[in-house]
Amino acid sequence: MAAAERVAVVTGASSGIGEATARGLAGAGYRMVLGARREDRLMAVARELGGRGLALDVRDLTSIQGFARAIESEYGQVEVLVNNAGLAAGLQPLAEGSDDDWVQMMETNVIGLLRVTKALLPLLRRAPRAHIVNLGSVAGFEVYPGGVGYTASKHAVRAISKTLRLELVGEPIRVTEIAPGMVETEFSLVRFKGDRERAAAVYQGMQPLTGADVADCIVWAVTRPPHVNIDELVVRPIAQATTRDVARKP
Ligand code: NDP
Ligand code: 8X3
Repeated sequence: MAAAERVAVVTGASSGIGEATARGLAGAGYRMVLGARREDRLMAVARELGGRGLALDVRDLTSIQGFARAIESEYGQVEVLVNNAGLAAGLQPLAEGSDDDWVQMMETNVIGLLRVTKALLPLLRRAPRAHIVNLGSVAGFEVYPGGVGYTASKHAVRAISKTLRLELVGEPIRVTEIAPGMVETEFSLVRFKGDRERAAAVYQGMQPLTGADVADCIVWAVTRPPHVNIDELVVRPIAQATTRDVARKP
C-alpha cells in the first residue's frame, strides 16, 4: 500500500496534543482523518494537512457511528487510531465534586474511547497492520487530591489499553498508551472552565511539555518496526517528579 493511502485517525484534533499529533503523523506520510466538535478549527487543521475533518462528539454514539461510516465509505480501512479526545473538569475534593463534571469526564475519556475503538476496530482489522494509541496520563499511574474523577478516568484508560493488548494478541494490531505529565494546551483552561489566570498558574515558574513534545512520542511509537510494541510511555517535563512534586522558579 502506498504511504499516501495509509490512514491515521486522531480524535480531539482541534487543539493541543491531538492537533500536534495530526501534524506529526501527516509529516510521517499518513493521510489524516481528524475528529472533534469545534468544526471551524478542525477543518482548518485538516485543510492545512490535506486531510479530512469530520465532526465528532465522542459522548454521542450516533456521532461516533456516523464518523466510522464516513471513514469506511471513504477509505475502507484505518492503520492508526489515536484516541486523544479527552478532558479534565474541575479540581474539587470528592465531597464537593460536581456530578456533571464526573459524567462528562467518564463519558468522554472512558465511554467515548471504548465506543470509538469498537466502531473503528473492523476498519483497523482490514489494514495489513494497525496501531491503537490511547492518551492516558500520569493521572492513570498516580492520584492527587481534587483529581478523583479525572484520575479514575485515566486509570480506566490504562485498564482498557491493557485489556485490548490481551484481546488482540496474535493480530497485527499494536496497542500503546502514552501517559504525559504537564502539557501546556487548552487542558487547564477547560479544567477551570475558562478561568485564564487559574489555568496559567498551573505552569507558572516551570517549563511544561508542549503538544508537539507528546506528538513526537506518539509518532516515534507508531513508526517503530511492526514487531515492536511500545506498551506504555510516561513522559513528563524535567521539572515534574510526580503530579504533586513540581519544581518552580520564583
Ligand atoms: P485540549 O483541551 O487542548 O484538547 C482536547 C481535545 O479533545 C480537543 O481537540 C477537544 O476538541 C477534544 N474533545 C473534548 N471533548 C470531546 C468530545 N466530546 N468529542 C470529541 N472531541 C472532544 O487538551 P490536550 O491536548 O492537553 O488533551 C488531549 C488529551 O491528552 C486528553 O485525553 C487529556 O486527558 C490528555 N492529557 C493531557 C495532559 C495535559 O497536561 N495537557 C496530560 C496528560 C494527558 P473539541 O472541544 O473541538 O471537541
Ligand atoms: C494531565 C496531567 O497532572 O493534570 O493529565 O492530571 S494532571
